Amino acid sequence: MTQDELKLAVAQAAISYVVEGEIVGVGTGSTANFFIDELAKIKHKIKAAVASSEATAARLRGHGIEVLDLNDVTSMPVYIDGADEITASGAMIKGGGAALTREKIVASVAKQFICIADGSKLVEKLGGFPLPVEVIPMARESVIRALNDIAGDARLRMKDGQALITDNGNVIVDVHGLQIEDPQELERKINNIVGVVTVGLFAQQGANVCLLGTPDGVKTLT
Ligand code: ABF
Repeated sequence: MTQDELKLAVAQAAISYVVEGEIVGVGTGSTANFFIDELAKIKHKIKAAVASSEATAARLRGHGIEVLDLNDVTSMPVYIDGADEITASGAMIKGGGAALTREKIVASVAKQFICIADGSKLVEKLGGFPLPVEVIPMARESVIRALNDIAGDARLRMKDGQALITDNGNVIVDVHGLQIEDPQELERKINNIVGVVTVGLFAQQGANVCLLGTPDGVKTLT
């Protein structure tokens, strides 16, 4: 099976977690895109969606799915999104797509986080994938120094020769070369650096369910 077939399989499996008549939180990335396309097939069964990025909002609207502002939503049974790395206990690195802040915010409102990922994302220890950190632009250099002190090799993310700018107008610093022994502790430490908006460690609140695409079928980790 190709990686895209595995992503499609988990996206299809995630549909059974969508609660009829309710609002669904929708993530960002290629796996989430497969999910959006599947969600479109049952759009008459949901109330609306909340998006974790402008790109996701545009794709949802393109399918005729109503996208609500999170401020107008009081409850959301599930948030469904991909990950860059996930452990068997549901701790994740996210933010390869630079949408980590909105992803964490929408996930925090949902009762359950359903992670959809192909099998290559499952790791024993987080950190092989560079850890994204969203940073207020004026704090860029001070945060890079602080991250170098506590974690590792922190580098500003570039796009087309310029600093990548997020949907929120901030920059991303990626921390390379980590082997994260205690994800919750590192999440707390990085959250404490002044100028950090969000760290792409989702460990204090990780995934409740992970649907993992493997050649033997979709495995459910809880
Ligand atoms: C989002 O999409 C991100 O948090 C993560 O960076 C990325 C995973 O992308 P893909 O599904 O394309 O591998 O969920």
